[in-house]
Amino acid sequence: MSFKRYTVTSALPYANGPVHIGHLAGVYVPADIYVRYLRLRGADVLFVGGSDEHGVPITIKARQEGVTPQDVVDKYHALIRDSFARFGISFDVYSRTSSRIHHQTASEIFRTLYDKGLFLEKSSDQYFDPEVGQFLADRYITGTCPHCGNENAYGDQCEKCGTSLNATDLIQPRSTLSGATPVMKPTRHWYLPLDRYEPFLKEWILEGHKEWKTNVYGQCKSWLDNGLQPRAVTRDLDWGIPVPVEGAQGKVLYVWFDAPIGYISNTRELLPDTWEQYWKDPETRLVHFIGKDNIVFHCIIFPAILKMEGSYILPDNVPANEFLNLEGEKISTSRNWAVWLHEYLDDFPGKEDVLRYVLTANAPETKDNDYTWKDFQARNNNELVAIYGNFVNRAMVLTHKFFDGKLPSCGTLLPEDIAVLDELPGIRSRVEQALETFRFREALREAMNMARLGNKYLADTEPWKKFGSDPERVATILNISLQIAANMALLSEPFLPFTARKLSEMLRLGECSWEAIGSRDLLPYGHQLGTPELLFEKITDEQIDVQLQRLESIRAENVRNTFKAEPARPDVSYEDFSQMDMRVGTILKAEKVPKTSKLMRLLVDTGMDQRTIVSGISGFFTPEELVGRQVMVLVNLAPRIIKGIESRGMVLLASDAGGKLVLLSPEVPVKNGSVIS
Ligand code: B3M
Ligand code: ZN
Repeated sequence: MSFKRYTVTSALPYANGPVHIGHLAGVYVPADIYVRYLRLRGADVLFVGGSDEHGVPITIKARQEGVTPQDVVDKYHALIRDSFARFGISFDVYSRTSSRIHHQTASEIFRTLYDKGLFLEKSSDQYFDPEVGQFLADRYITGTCPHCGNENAYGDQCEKCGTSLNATDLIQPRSTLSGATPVMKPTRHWYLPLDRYEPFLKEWILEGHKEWKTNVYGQCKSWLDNGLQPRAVTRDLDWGIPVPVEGAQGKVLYVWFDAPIGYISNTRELLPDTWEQYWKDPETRLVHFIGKDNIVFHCIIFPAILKMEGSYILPDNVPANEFLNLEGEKISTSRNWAVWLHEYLDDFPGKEDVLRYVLTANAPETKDNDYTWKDFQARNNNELVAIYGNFVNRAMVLTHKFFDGKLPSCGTLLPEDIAVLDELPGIRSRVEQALETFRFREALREAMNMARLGNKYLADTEPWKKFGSDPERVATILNISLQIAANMALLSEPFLPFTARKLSEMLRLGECSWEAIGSRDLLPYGHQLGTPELLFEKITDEQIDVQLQRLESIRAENVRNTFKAEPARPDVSYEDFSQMDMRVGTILKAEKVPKTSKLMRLLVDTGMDQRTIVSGISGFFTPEELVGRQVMVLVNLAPRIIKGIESRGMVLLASDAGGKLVLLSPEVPVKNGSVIS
């Protein structure tokens, strides 16, 4: 806490889709915890956010939807901004990179570097669509992947085999704008001479910032060890900030050149007179919260730009997180595999803090982590409800019952009371230490320990049993419990701001500083408490099932979209086909074949006989689901011995796109033995 001022930024989400839990866990929740904490400590802190509104993906989305790029970013900027606000992400400013002030700021910085003669100018050959008369971004070119033969690979990546490509690697390239075959044409661009700044960056990061998180430091080191190359910071595109140089028509700044400058522009927009303090005073601590895929841009490229410009401070820390997966699969906007913030807020009104809690408790701080709805439910029910909420509620309700909701007096302390009260200051300092070193999971765990402590104290002292015999003792226990609850209200604010406010109001706790945490007399004797209200409520299996079913149907849809049927087999003659005797039968009995995982022993009524058929369908059906079902049976398949059982015939099944087996049944019940032809 030795900085005069803090500028805290969080990555600017692309305004081409809504925000999901991966963004929240990786960037926005930790950033918000950090700035809320700093504010409570009385620090001068500015929390900057905004939407990233440039780049090729936005132009592609606009084309797909038949609207302009501006329409796309207007829609998503508003959606993202509003859902962050509803979720309690406490930005001081949330603006956007299509703003005038941003265009101006980014152009100025480009121009400064240009006037200093720092850019390299180079011509290179690039694909050009002769029909549309436009150079093509890699994403605008498709063709055959040289690695796997996928005919619809993109110029930057083949989504089938995952290889990253250059557009020139594609076999038979086509422009997605017109379908034309692109031609090579020379084009001129401006390059950032990163190679010349390598010694500076090595010294600054590898020597000067050994305290950075190991995942961040490691990624920087590997980039620097591999050697930096000049990097183009302009593109041939009609969406973005025009390159502010004579003769650069049709060219814009590369989105990763302008986006981080958005942090500066947004500060300028909020504080037109004093913004420079937050960006140029060496006593300001600049911290960037980002996801791991943004590390090189924030630790190497943006600092190099700021260094070249010359008047800016550089980030003091970049606490990047790893990724969050969802139910075991990578979150994907294009595959709709995500929990979207705006949908969560609609589905779980008033439960902002539950998601904040779960995402922090399970944050991907050091490695990728998995979000599951079962874990969400368990953490809510077993931690927030059973510990935090239960403790506060019992203390409140008992005080209302025995003392009319007025804080009872604290009498003689017993060793068990002293032990509990002595824990409080230590918890605060451990939370502080963890927060200041960006270990948010640990900080939350420590903060939760205060609730655990209180809950255990009440369970051990059992005041509800003692009022008749020892009201003074009960007074002391409840006084201490409510002091702990008041401490929790203060300590929870960075993590659970909605709950902290509710708890504060319930306790009628006045203004208190963070430094008061640890105190045993936050509430005075005789203080009137508010009405007890539940802070958390149980989340039911039904609520979780709704979410799981939603994901299940998305998974099924994705499988259908990627399913490719196998090519047909060679022709068979009619005579061959007519050799097969297929009939409708009814399953009379079904039992698993012991010591096998897949096999089921079926007794089937074929209309001609009752026979045993062994079928590999265990795992897809339970015996109860099978008995009574009509199915199609190939009855003249030669008998086979399977696991010592003679199987006579075969039950016909389809396997769906996901590999799941499905029974084939007649549309309406028919007589067993009916011929299928
Ligand atoms: N829009 C990428 C992303 O959303 C990019 C971040 C910009 S931060 C200046 O992951
Ligand atoms: Zn491929």
